[in-house]
Amino acid sequence: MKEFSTASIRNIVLASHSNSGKTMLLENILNFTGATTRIGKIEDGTTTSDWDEEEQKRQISLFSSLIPIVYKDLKFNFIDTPGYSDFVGEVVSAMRVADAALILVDSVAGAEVGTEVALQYAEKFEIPRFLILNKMDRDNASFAKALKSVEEITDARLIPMQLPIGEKADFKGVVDLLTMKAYLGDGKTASEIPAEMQDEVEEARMILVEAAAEGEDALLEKYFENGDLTTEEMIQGLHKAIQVSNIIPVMAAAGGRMMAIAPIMEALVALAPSPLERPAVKANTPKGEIELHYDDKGPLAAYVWKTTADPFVGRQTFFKVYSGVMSSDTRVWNATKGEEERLAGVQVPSGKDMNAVSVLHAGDLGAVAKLSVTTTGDTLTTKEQNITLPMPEYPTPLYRVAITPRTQADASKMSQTLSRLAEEDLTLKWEMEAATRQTLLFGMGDQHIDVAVKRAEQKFQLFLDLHEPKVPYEEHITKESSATYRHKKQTGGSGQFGEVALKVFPLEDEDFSFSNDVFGGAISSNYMASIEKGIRNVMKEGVVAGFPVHNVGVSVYDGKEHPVDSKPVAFEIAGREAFKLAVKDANPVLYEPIMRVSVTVPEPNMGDVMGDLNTRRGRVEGMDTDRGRSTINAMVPLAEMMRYTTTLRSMTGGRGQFTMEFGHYEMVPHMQAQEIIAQRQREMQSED
Ligand SMILES: Nc1nc2c(ncn2[C@@H]2O[C@H](COP(=O)(O)OP(=O)(O)OP(=O)(O)O)[C@@H](O)[C@H]2O)c(=O)[nH]1
Ligand SMILES: [Mg+2]
Repeated sequence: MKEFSTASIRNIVLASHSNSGKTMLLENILNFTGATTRIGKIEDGTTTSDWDEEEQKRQISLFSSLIPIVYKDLKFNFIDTPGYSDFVGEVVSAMRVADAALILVDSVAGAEVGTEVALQYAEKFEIPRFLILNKMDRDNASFAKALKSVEEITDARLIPMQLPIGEKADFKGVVDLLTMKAYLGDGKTASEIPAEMQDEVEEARMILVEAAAEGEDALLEKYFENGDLTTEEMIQGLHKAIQVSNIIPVMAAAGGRMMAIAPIMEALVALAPSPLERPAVKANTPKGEIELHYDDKGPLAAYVWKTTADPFVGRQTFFKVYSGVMSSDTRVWNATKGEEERLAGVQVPSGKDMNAVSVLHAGDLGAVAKLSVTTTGDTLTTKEQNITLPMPEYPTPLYRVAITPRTQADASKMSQTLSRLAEEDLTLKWEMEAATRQTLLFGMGDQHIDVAVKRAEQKFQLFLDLHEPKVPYEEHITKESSATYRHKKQTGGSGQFGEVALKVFPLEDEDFSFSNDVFGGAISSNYMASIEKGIRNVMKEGVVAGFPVHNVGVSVYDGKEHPVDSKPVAFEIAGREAFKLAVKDANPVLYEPIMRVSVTVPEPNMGDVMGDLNTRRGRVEGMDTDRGRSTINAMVPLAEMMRYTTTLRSMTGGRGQFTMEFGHYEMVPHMQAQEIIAQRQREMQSED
């Protein structure tokens, strides 16, 4: 691939609800521009973008793909993203480096949750947006209805820049309001506007002219004077307007049917900003904050927005050059990790293919293979400059499953593999939970977890079994109690003897205390360590329900020893058993983690969500409604929140979101506690 200067680069993310036709639009653009000779199909698993085996099997995109397309001497770095909400992490990463967003809407379905998410993220990352009302060829497709449905979910002003010629089976192409020409089929050649559309076109054009005039004061004046603008002036004005105001140009297409491809590309040529037109980027250095300007001559700073781990291909690191140039065969400094990396070859990826280049200019997107320490979110720079670029916030994964390795071989590589997967995907996390002795995998939803587990199998031959995660309950006592236990084994051989009398009592703020309160030397003090050890071991395993004991004080106040048969192990056993007896007698109860939950849903769903939280033993602590969205803050037991991701999605048609963090431990109500204990007893019986 030839070299492209900053001015000729356009970084454009494609985002939308799943199934709006992003992957197929790119497939058609690739073919239209001559980059491919055949148009792949989702159904055949032959598209350039969905090249991963799992994507082909599921027939949806799961990972972002970078697809550079050269058109009219410009290099369009398109990033196709998955629309399915479990994979929103990929959208965040792509938006972080894009300079414009192409948001697709299925003209039959109209605005969907994914449309809202895409619009919001683009707004958050402050990149100009374009809307394509796509699949105009489908039965029941309606440009007007789809447009209205999107207007209802955004404050932005949607301004048609193209109008469809016909709809559904009659969809023939579009009228472009900038050039005032009709473009039939793929739109390569222009024709006259159909006579019956004249009025409609005139009206729409005036709205577009007005929007364009808002881009520059000089244009606004001209517009007031003449009541019109030239095509060049409209382009100039819109180019600015989409960057400084909330104007979104709207197009119509059937991207997967090679309809209106040229008008889309022409609109992007005319309006999509090059990195040079984007605001300066703030970055950190040890000397303080600096601003970067997509300048080849500036200090080297490249942000890593994506990494893929593949044991065969090796690690691929995808970056955007924010300043300076990235050249092959150089050494760079990973400022985030504080380590040097050697860049063997800089590459331009296209789907799964990689093309070597010697240099990438400021603003461009590229990849490099086999870096050793670099992960997503890192900055590559020089040691002298030591620049770091900020990482975006990713949603916290809250859908949890417990995992176990299938075999010994799996066990030995589990932690390394999970770490690599979590490195690739910042919405995937894993941890060992000490309290339940389970390894937990956290993701955005069941599909996300499923894909991660498949990836572990296919790429790393790591086989995992999934289980329901356990709740990390705790056993506490509620009153003081005493018990004595004598451990005695004095038949034949060397005997064992130890007797311990102890008292247990609840502690408020301390987890455990142990004191030797024996008077008169009934037990010599050198056995105390063994007694404590015995007790600590039971505390880990639990007494009544198999959960660790917390907040207990122990006072050993009496006992007996034998001059010959007493030994440490005898006191360890006596201490352990005495503790068990005392705890059982001290009104033991279960404590459970209570989570601080914040649920945000469209206002009409609020009643249902509140009702549901009540059935989950939730305590609502406050609510608030702002611009049609209600936020409910509540304290809810973790035990009741295990599959909340799925429930909330179905209750709100995917429009609800929630956050959850640990609050405190609280006593489990008697009825639930009985169930948990009974369940645990059954488990222990089946384990025996
Ligand atoms: N009728 C019609 N169908 C289309 C068009 N574009 C895509 N499709 C079909 O719609 C389905 C989804 O298309 P994709 O390109 O995979 O959609 P996507 O937006 O990439 O979906 P995700 O990857 O899940 O986010 C496929 O079956 C396509 O063949 C179109 O212009 N017209
Ligand atoms: Mg796709």
